[in-house]
Amino acid sequence: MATSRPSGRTFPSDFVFGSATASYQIEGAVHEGGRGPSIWDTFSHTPGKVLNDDTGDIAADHYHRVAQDVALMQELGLEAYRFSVAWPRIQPTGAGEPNAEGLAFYSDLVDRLVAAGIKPVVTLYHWDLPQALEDEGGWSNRETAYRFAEYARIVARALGDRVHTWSTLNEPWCSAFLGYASGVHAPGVTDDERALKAVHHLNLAHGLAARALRDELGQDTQISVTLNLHPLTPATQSPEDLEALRRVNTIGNEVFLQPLLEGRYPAEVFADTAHVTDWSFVQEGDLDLIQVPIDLLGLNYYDDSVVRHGTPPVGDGTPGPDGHKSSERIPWVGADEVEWVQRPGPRTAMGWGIHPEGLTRMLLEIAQRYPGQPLAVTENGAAFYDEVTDGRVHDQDRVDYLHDHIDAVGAALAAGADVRGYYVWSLMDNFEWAYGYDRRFGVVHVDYPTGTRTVKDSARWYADVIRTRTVVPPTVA
Ligand code: IFM
Repeated sequence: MATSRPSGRTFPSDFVFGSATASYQIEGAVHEGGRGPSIWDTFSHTPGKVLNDDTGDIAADHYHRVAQDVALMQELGLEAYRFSVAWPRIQPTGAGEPNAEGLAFYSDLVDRLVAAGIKPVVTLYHWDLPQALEDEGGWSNRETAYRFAEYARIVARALGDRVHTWSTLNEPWCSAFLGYASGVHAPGVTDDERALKAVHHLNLAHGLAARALRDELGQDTQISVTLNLHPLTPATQSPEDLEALRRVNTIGNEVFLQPLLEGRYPAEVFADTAHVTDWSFVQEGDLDLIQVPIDLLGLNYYDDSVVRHGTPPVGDGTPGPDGHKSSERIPWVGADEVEWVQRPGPRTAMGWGIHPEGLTRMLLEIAQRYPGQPLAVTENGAAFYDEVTDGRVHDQDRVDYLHDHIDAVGAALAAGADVRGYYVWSLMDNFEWAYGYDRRFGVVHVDYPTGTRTVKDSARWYADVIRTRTVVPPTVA
């Protein structure tokens, strides 16, 4: 893949370059430190749910390698590290007294980051719900939102004096629709009504947790939430294609954007999903609780999509451009007659296309729609099949991908979007959910049998970008 635009674009000195990970994807040590089981332990240990029946039991063994991993971050010059706290390490059953060992683990990590001059950016929920809460209905149970706020308060008390930015949820769309509609993620439920209840309870959880954080730590506490918006283009301007787009946009984007940032649900969602639920689980006052001013809106971007009216292919398991395989139940509740258009061009190991211009477009659209709302790209990156040769990983495809996407962020900045940071997904290879260890997103390679870390060419290149604050050419010495 040849990069198209060696731009040399520069970034302001206060723009933050970081990397991101998530607890279940890297930590391992699932039975250590008093941690309780999460929905991902249950799911990954259910045969057939994860490619090769991989589990997060050991993952990248980060739990035992914190010192080495922070040293690596420092070596790369990372300015911020976005990681998630595993709720079942803090409250093994999702309720009650905090587990001191769990808090100590994250407190030590935060101390090391601060000592290394790296800003700790904490995500409170990146998908590892305590199994005990799922046994009570998980995110389709309203009570989970209140449990989440209590957990947020506990973490705030323990880490709040050192954390730079808090993020309540990572990609609630995935938690709700991959977890409860298509069932390809934990807890593996296929029930559209539960998925829609999950949407609302995740939104509520965000609002309650954000309030709990500010209540504990003061009104200046930096709070964010991270969404995986689905930037969409219609295949044609026909009314059918525009309606297909509208439906996906409603269930993929608006059911989060509008409640979180505007304090309402999109009116269309009630009609689109009337065959599933009457939404009576939304109680009076909920939307006021959900809408909290946030200091940063985190956006994750991997690819954009072209959609048209049609019938999604059924049966053979081929992954479509939306990442959903044709053998699986569709996650797009209320948008069943939508087809994702396969575009020509290179793809990553996930089967996703490569369209950096979609990132610029998304940032500009959101910036225009929510003026004054600071934004950050909290995840961006690519999986490729990397190999270690002579102690190096020459992942030129990833260098090109990152080059073009960081440049795309620079283009959005230059056009006036208030983008404050960029976090590469991911610092290191890790457990890629239903794809297990088969897909490698890291800029640092992990040899899973030994845990050995090898800095890939992409990490060296990214380190140069950070050092020079310039989109340096995509070549690595
Ligand atoms: O690995 C995931 C991450 O956990 C959430 N965002 C997308 C990444 C790549 O699929």
